[in-house]
Amino acid sequence: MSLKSYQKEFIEFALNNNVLYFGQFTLKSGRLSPYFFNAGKFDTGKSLSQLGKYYAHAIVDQIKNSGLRFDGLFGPAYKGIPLVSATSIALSLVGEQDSEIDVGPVPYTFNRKEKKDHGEGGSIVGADIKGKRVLIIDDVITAGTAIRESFEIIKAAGGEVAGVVVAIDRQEKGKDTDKSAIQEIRSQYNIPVITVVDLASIVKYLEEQKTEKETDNTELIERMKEYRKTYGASE
Ligand code: OMP
Repeated sequence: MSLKSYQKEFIEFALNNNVLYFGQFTLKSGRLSPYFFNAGKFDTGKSLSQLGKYYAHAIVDQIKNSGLRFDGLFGPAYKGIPLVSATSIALSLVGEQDSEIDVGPVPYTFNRKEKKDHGEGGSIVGADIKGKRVLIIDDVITAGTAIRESFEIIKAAGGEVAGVVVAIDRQEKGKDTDKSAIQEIRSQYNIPVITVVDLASIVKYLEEQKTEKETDNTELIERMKEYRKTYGASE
């Protein structure tokens, strides 16, 4: 597998912004990981604007290659909120610049964690998703728990999921099978799951750094591979 140039660019962008880092981290699933992707550290207008472009690029590719259709975007609270805002802005600009891509004004929606019982009320903020097909915009999929919660929120609001877009596919076993959480979601719901990079591309990047830049990262590469052996999906 060779690393695509935009993938290499994205990994360097995440490293430079201290969003992707190495060490020892306990994940939500309880797994002990040698790397972590913290989307909350895209904490400047500049990095968030750039991030939105990567998501928009991945969505546009999917529209061009397989005719993906959706009515709007959904970002799950909390980390999905800036992600969905940035992506809808970037996507609306693509629509203005490329007449082949008709994405319209790109409505977006997010949820509140606590239901509000005054004012407009409810737990959904932004565009109404009742009867609409939305793309979920999230940061990372590990075992798939967070993304399944989003499916429930959208369903409860009367919407339907058109697809999922995440920055990183950690390519780990889901909860029920040896397949990756992403494969489980693809086959269970029959929808596209679009990703910018995955664990294999991060390992590939580290290997390229080792040979091209003579970076001393042998131990890290070994830990990443060991982790993949333990929690990696069968496909
Ligand atoms: P799952 O619900 O197991 O798929 O885990 C995904 C969620 O875990 C993400 O939405 C994050 O909140 C968090 N997470 C990260 O942010 N970055 C990682 O590299 C790994 C995780 C994680 O805990 O698995």
